[in-house]
Amino acid sequence: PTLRIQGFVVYKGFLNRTLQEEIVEDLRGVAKAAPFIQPVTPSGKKMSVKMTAAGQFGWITDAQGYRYAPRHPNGHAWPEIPTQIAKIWTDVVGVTRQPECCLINYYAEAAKMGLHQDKDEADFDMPVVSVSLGDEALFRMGGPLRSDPTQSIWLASGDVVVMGSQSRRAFHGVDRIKFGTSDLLPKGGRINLTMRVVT
Ligand code: MD3
Ligand code: FE
Repeated sequence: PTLRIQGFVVYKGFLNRTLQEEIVEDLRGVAKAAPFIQPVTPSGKKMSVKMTAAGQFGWITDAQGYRYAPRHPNGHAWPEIPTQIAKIWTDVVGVTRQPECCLINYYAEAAKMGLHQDKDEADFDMPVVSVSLGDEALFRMGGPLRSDPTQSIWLASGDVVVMGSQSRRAFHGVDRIKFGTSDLLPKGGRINLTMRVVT
């Protein structure tokens, strides 16, 4: 079942439970090599979301600013994007370019992400693919202007969203998660993966 909302393509229930569990296991391996960090924005605010990444680049933010970086702040290269995760990209966008970054966001009970645009990538013709795991999240989607009207939808574990064409430049954010709505993650909360072409 595919939903199209303002250029966002939403695949509800794209990943079955077994695959979700295998991906969580893959992510444990990633987080061992590249531990989650709580990023600090250039203005000095701690983000409520914890982040890490896999692939040639990870997205980081600190006093220096926002950017894609070839290394975790610990100095090591990011681990490779696990095969089963990269396959989701191929399944939904086809075999154009492969993702160079899989950003991994962890939302504990009170975490959220303010309305923003993703514009640190070089080529906005390449889509972004999002994978939701764990607790449900209220995802807000707008348009290319901050002032554009927004629509919200609940994303559940196993849902995949493709942001291409017009929606690629859209403002978006996560208002809140509904803690305790999934038993996928042992401590609860939500993981969102976003695969991106960076260069
Ligand atoms: C629309 N993450 O990591 S995923 C992000 O659920 C981010 O963690 C949210 O926004 C999350 O930047 C939302 C959906 C998403 C991701 C990237 C986009 C929507 C997007 C890039 C362009 C347009
Ligand atoms: Fe984003």
